[in-house]
Amino acid sequence: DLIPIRRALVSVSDKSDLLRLAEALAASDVEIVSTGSTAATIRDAGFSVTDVAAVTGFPESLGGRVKTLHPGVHAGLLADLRLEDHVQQLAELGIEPFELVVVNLYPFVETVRSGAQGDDVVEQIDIGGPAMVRAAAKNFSNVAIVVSPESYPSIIQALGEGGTTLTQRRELAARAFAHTCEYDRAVATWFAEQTLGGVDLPQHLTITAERLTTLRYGENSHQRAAIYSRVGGHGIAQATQVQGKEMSYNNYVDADAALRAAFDMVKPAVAIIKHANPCGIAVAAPNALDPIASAHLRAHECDPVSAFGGVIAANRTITLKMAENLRDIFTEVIVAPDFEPEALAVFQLKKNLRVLKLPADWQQERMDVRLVSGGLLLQDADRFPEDIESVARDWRLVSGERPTDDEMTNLIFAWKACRAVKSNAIVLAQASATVGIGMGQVNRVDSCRLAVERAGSRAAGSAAASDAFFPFADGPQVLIDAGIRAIVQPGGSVRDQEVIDAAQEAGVTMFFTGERHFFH
Ligand code: 93A
Repeated sequence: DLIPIRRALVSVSDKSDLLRLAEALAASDVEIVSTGSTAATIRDAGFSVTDVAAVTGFPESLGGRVKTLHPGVHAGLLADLRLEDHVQQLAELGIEPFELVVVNLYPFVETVRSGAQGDDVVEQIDIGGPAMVRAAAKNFSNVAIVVSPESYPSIIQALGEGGTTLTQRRELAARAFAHTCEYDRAVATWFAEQTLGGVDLPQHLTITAERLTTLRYGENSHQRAAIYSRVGGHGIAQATQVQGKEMSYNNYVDADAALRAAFDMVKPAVAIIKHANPCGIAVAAPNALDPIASAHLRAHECDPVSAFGGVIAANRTITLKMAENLRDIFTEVIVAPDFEPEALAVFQLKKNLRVLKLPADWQQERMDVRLVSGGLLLQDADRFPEDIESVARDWRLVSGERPTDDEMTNLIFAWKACRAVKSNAIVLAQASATVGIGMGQVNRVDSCRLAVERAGSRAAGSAAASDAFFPFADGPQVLIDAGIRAIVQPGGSVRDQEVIDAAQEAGVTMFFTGERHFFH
């Protein structure tokens, strides 16, 4: 089973440790056949190397697209020397076999990650490399295939021991196929994102992600966990941690929920999250001197008890003022597009506070994926139209008077905020700040009660949003009894008329949006 290495094909993009390997090959009198820059690197270091063009009798062409794609190479990779027939044909064709192939592929994933686009990415799709890797891996009975510098030491050792063993070659082949499979998956994902705009429902779905780091534990301490970065992702997984304790699994979940809430707002806005639900969302007060600090204080006032240990997202640079306001508020995580240096200096006094800066190209996801046992669900992300303010002018007024502009702005705010609250969701808002949130209840009337209870005296005169229609008039009645002046909801219940009647009787304004925003 021991196959001595006499001839090696070496073609690598990642040239780490290449010369250490070349040195060992040269010392064992192995003939090295190489492509363009790999050959140049080896030759420059003083080792002798055969250009692949000398083997194929065909120049490396088309800017490198055709280097090793040639029968002169591939017959040497695929010949099964256990077969008399193959040995004879190779001899007739004047082709020599390889016993070792060392290839690592064009850096496709790294290129995508660098922000490259279009043709620059396409050019990094390696064709010849995977062809060699797969050919050599298929022929593991005769050839050892190496796809990573990590395997060089075992090859160097094999050189000293007279060759590679069958077990070793089979393991290398397994690694090689896993490698080309992952590589193609990354290419497929990139293509899907480009050509389908991420909004199609493909027949086959592949999601490529790489582990960034393992986490201390998962949702609970007995669960293992890790955070993965999706190829081409621009979200919380790509955020940079500026300071603070290690991020936990729950921190990531909550930070993502906070972003969902804060970035639906156009004006400077802050969302505070606990257990994946908002306990406060607000935009800046009009004419605030420091808008983002104002948004934070207003979000905090919604429910200061729950905000303890919260996760905060802001949709603007965090200012010194906001940082100072946070000094005495125990906070787990704060995530924002940027931070004033003075704000970071204040945060440094709170060693445990995790501070995350979003990637410059942060964007809301266009698709939503959720694992279910044995499969997964894929849907368009639930997003508001860009021009929600003008869309809202067409909401159907089913009860009461048309609100003033300010009241309308507040209603739209409540409607948007509602999207970030787990269903059944009821949001009460005053002047574009939440004052009472009812979330996650299994019936809507309980969510209404919860929102009203949380709002206390602030319920009176506020506007309410409901993520889905009211199946009965009992929910709206709770809101009406608490003094809510306007309600926005999708409408569409068989009992809509009962709900409208209740609103009309109380002289409460009610809009139907025609669009639901469940969030589970
Ligand atoms: O452009 S390719 O798809 N066509 C080829 O024929 C080919 N042969 C090797 N890419 C090809 N390669 C890749 O070139 C290898 O996978 C390796 O990543 C790289 C090494 O080229 P160089 O030695 O010129 O740096």
